[in-house]
Amino acid sequence: MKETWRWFGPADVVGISDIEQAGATGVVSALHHIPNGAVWTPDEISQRHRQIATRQDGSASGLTWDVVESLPVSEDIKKQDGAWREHIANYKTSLENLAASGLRVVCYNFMPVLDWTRTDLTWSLPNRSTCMRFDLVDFAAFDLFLLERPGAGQDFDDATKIEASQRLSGMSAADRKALIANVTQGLPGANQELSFDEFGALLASYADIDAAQLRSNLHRFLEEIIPLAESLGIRMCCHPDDPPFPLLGLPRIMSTEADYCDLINAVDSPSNGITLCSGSLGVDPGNDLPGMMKRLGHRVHFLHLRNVQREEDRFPGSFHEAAHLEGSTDMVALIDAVLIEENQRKSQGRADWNIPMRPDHGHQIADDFNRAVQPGYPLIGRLRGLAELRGIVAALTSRNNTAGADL
Ligand code: DNO
Repeated sequence: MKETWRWFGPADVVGISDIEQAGATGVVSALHHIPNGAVWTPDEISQRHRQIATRQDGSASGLTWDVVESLPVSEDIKKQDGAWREHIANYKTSLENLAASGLRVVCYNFMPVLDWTRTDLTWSLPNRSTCMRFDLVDFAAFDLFLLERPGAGQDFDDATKIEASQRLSGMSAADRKALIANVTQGLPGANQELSFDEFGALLASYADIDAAQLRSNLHRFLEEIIPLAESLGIRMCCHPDDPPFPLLGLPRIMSTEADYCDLINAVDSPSNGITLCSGSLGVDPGNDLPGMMKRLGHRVHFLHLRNVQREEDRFPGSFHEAAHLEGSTDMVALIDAVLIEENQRKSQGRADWNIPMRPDHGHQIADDFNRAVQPGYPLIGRLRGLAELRGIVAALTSRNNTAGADL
């Protein structure tokens, strides 16, 4: 695995030297300041390459921009509405410009309106570190009583509705405001901060789009984009829904292994691939992450390694982001499956055997509390995650080499 690190650009409180010192060798980045649907120009792209290649003191960093996360798919493309044809043409131009600059891995997602959703961005763990959490009851309180979304009542069972109403009555005005901000704010990776009204309007604009329609729109997007990506040598990789179940009445179509099979079968090309995000997919107990890596690994172009702790037996339910080696996903088994896939690629002579991986999210720990970190993206917490994952890779690689020598 190639160890990479997500960097949000010059405004990121984590600097280029921090990334080098964490031991990562590649950078995952995006041009967040460019509006969704617009072209990423060669000038903007080369500026980001230069920023990554240069430390704060002006010396050369030795880091490279390896993965684009994300080249956003506009809401118009997802809905096949408004300026969607122009946005597809712009998307293609951006891919050409990215390929010309040497980039070969491009992540995107097809989640309507929201990217990732949590109800608490700084939930305290027993050791006083913080993590992000999704509480189904809080979320229901938001949906039913704060947003007052038409139809929300049909999406929760009676027990959840009663609990949500009790929870709401215990919330102060400040708690309610914080919950609204947590669910609706433009989270890292998104470049839009939505007001409550705009948010409601965006939800309503999906009223006529069900899962089948969204899937058909995704297929159309793939038919347009993948042949070009293949000719440019770009590996597209679709990020899963986070969390992997429908929210706010919006359809979700990238939540399960069956969804990924549908994706890769829609347009059969090595350029039509997967971002395997163990944290997003791991919320659904039906998703067997090591098994998915074994079965779909040939199309996995990018890995997000993190863990979640499912808090209850029912699905969908509440969960929080666990430390990388704790939680509901067997990270050792997943990494083992990745190493097997990489060896297969090597034996097949595939140039892309070294799959880029980033430690996804991290707890806020130690000195992280002294920096205004992006939720989920603190320096020390991610460094801890990366170090733990690196240890697993080293141990498994050593074991595999020893086993090989014994044969
Ligand atoms: C959150 C990330 C997402 C991801 C996009 C990819 O931390 O996993 O924001 O970058 O969904 O398109």
